[in-house]
Amino acid sequence: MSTEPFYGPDFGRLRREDPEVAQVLLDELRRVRGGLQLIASENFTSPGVLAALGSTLTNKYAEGYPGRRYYGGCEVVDRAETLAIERARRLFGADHANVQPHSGASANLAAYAALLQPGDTMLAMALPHGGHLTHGSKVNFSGRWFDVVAYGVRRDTELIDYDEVRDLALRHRPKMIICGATAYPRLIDFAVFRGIADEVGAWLLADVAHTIGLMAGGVIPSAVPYADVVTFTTHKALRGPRGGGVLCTDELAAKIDRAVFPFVQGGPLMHAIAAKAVAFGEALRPDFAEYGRRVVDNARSLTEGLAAEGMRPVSGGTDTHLALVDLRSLNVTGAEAERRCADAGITLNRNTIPYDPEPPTVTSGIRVGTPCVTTQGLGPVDLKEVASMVAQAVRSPETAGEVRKKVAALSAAHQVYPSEF
Ligand code: DSN
Repeated sequence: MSTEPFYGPDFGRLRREDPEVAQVLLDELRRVRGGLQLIASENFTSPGVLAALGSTLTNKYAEGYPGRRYYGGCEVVDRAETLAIERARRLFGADHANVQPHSGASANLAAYAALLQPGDTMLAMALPHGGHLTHGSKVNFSGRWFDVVAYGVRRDTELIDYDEVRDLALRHRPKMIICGATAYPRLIDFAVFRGIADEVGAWLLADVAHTIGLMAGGVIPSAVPYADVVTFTTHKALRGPRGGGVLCTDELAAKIDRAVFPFVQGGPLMHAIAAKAVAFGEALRPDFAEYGRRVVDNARSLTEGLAAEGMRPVSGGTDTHLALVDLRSLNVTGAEAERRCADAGITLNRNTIPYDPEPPTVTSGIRVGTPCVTTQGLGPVDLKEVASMVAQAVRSPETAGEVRKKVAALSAAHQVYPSEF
């Protein structure tokens, strides 16, 4: 077996033929091997997922759906998409799955295209409170094409204000209500959202890009029984390739499929769809539920550790894979903390906190997540150590070199993509 690290079918050849790009791949592997990745939306895919991504399926045009394509020669790639669809339906207990969206943003665009007209009203969580760009931000198509009403979290509890959601829904009669977030550490009550949507006759869209991997293992309650449409990404806690997907009822299946193709997208990325099939297959195994439970246990341990270091978790803690930390008492901005942690080999992102006095480029907080470190094999005890490393990096930037050594030692003990791959 080759001793080369795993990047795809023939890294040695790439190194000979294009050493510049080969070096980028090597350097990125070294970067993740030498540090700790706490970006809540990232993960480390399996060798099987990487193999599908690096396969010849990238060559095939296959506009349409299995059995009804606009190109010849699709009989093989049809099998990949059918496997992905069937596995997604089984994994999430959904009537219908569309696995073609290139990203979560594309999945949302398709869901809006299927159910809304430009100018319609949508009610969604404000981005500064944890929502997403595609949920109606002014700098995104969604904010320009729709009449957006935003809800947020309460100032005192930092939890979604369901009374406000209901009041706004009754007042504005949105055609769609969106729940789901990118920086909300707590569980979302999909049943309450369903009740509000029914009261005002709105579609309910759950964008569970962040938490779908935890729903896959049954670690947290699923949105599928409650939402008309569920959009998701495949590359976060779910640990698949970069990409998106849509789940919906049989009633909406044709509308969603027509919205994804031909309305929003052209040819599907068949190598990515094959990789999604691999990831769904992995997530169907019992050990994936165990992984999801460990992700949450690790996030709790990290959050408790940070709180013990005087770094206040927004909403007091977490029920998921991520925490949002308010740094104001340390007098350090999110941007500065992100930079200090980077110097110490810890990758995380600055993040607005609810009612943040700082602009989004600066912020008063950081977001941390545990999908990557859990895949690497770290456990709750390690995460307590990670919390003190983060705290030292943020508080004492002059000791970055010392923290970097501790980070490298912990990472080396739980290596990402060990060389036998
Ligand atoms: N950029 C993703 C995240 O980090 O949450 C959302 O699109």
